[in-house]
Amino acid sequence: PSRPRPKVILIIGGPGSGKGTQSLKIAERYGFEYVSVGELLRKKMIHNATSNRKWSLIARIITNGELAPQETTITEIKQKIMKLPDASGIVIDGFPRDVAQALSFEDQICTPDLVVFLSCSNQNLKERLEKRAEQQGRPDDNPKATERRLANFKQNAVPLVKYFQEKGLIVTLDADRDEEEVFSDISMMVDNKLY
Ligand code: UP5
Ligand code: MG
Repeated sequence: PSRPRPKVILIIGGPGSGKGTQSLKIAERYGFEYVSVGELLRKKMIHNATSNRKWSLIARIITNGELAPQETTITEIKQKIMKLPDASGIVIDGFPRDVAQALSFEDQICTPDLVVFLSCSNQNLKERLEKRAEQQGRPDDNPKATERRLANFKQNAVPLVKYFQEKGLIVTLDADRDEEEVFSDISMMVDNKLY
């Protein structure tokens, strides 16, 4: 018999809302694979930006805090997922960013089993990103790109959340609380909805 397809959880939320932090916790607790879409794009862009015109353009887009082209992003996710045939579950961090991407994901990959929206105040988003920028410094953790990331998120979040709400797939969590409190809610949702 063919094995069941992996459970798929999408984690969305503003820049600094804790997507990466919570996704890793889910992956660890449930033995799921972790896929960070931002990380996939950043790695590919660093590797290819000097030799490839398309990726040098994408590097500029991402460094400015704008969204990479949808088809490129979906292709990267597909390629990554194909390398995980034995996964019982996959946590996808930071995707989709808008309704068009959500539709395209469903069309080309699958309908997710659960979408978690980490709802966080603007103030906290900014403070967390500033703090992280001091510690590590991602190419898009500069003030101008951060503004663009926040603005893009604000523009796209409401319709995106509404889209998944209408499908009954999303849970919205208060991500202003500390990491452990947020994760406790997430794991309750995963236990209830996926098992
Ligand atoms: N922290 C986390 N949780 C906390 C809590 N509860 N209380 C206090 N502190 C907390 O967390 C951020 C910081 O806050 C960390 O220092 C953490 O310790 C602390 P993190 O878990 O890293 O938050 P996250 O939501 O992952 O923030 P991130 O900056 O990664 O979000 P972005 O959405 O900006 O980044 P992402 O990597 O997803 O995307 C980057 C770029 O890639 C996009 O801007 C875009 O250019 C491109 N992209 C696309 O084009 N398409 C895609 O589909 C995806 C990405
Ligand atoms: Mg992240």
